[in-house]
Amino acid sequence: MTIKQIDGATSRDGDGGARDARELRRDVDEVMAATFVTDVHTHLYAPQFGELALRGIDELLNYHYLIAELFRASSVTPEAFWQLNRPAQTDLIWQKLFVEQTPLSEATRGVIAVLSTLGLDTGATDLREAREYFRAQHAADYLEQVLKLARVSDIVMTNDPLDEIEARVWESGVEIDARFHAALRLDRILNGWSDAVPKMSAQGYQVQVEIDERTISETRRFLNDWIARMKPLYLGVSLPDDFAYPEETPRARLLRDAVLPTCREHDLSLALMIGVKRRVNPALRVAGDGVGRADVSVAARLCAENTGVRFLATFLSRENQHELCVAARKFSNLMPFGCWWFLNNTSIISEITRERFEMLGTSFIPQHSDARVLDQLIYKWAHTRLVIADALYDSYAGLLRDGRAVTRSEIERDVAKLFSGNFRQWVGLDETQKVVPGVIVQMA
Ligand code: FIX
Ligand code: ZN
Repeated sequence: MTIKQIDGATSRDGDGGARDARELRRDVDEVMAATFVTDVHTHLYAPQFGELALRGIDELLNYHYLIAELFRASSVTPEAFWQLNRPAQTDLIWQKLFVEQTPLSEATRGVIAVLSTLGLDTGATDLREAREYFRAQHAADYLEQVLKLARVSDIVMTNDPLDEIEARVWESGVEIDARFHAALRLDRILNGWSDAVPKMSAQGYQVQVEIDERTISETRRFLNDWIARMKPLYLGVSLPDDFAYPEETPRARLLRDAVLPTCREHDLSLALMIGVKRRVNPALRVAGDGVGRADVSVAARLCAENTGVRFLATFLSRENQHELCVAARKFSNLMPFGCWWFLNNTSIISEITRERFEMLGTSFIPQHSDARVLDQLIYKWAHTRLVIADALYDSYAGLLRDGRAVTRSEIERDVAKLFSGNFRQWVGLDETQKVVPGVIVQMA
């Protein structure tokens, strides 16, 4: 048995073969680059949703992350900005964030990465070339190109049954591109009940603001009908930093009496996205949301009280991440996912992913893109893969120092779990295995 020095570490020859740092690093990078992803949370839409399916330079540059950055980089007021037409907004963002200053933020570097990957001039002083390029793209071919470049096999959408444009597409019965999966989003029902009531009533459900037994049963009928239409992989809701449960509010009553029983009835996971402060600056519109530290024990309580429900959970505050790891160690029906929104920055993804490896092994979902524009998949996944590769390599190198080699096939298995397997089992996308909290049942 020979001992090999690795980064000052030692590794034993054996079945798995001795590894040196260079070989290990190469394996991790190659596997990370090649493994396709199931993107568990996006705001993308399948082509069948027409105008809702955003792509191209004007949408890319009008990403709300960049709109927020524009107001720090120029004297333009939100009121003046919203008066401009879309091309003028795009040109202004390009001029202020990419020409007059260095694009160093995650969101501006992302645009540079997309343009560079597509072979476009990242130092251009105007957008003529970019506009010509995107105008020339055939939608279906371009979708194939982006999914291949980003190594994304499946996309989970965010679907709002109270959005009239979207509802019409679902009600048409058109066949949706099978790579796009639905997630039934409950924000407007759980966070805006009084406004949701007339919309649900208009769809034929006898609900009222004062929640009674009939309203509960009609809400469940509403959910059942939309589950039948959308076939969602999970139900989801974003919740504020001060989310409490139980509490005497419509949200808590609907969660307890309508949503959670529906999850159990349909064996559907519930995605909790906690910590957003909506409209901290309303003048910025969709760019005006903020973050607040939430109470992770609320998610833990939901897991404890609903052991038959599988929860996906992501928190928006960096300060909640360690607590989320601890909660996930206590409850096997809690699956942490993603480095959400303001956390989707390489410095923070690195920190969160490392503490997840240390506390959860490979039993978590490291990232989702939250992409709103198709082209963003190219940079969001490129940036994430680099960071996760570093964290995974360091974890393997630590394992080597502790005396256990890893093989290429083990690296492939681990990355496949992280990038798709954990999620697909959790939501039953691959019926071969279904995750029952605490038990993995091998289907026949
Ligand atoms: O609640 C959500 O799904 C958030 O991701 C969005 O509201 C947010 O605007 C976003 O797209 C962040 O990346
Ligand atoms: Zn989102």
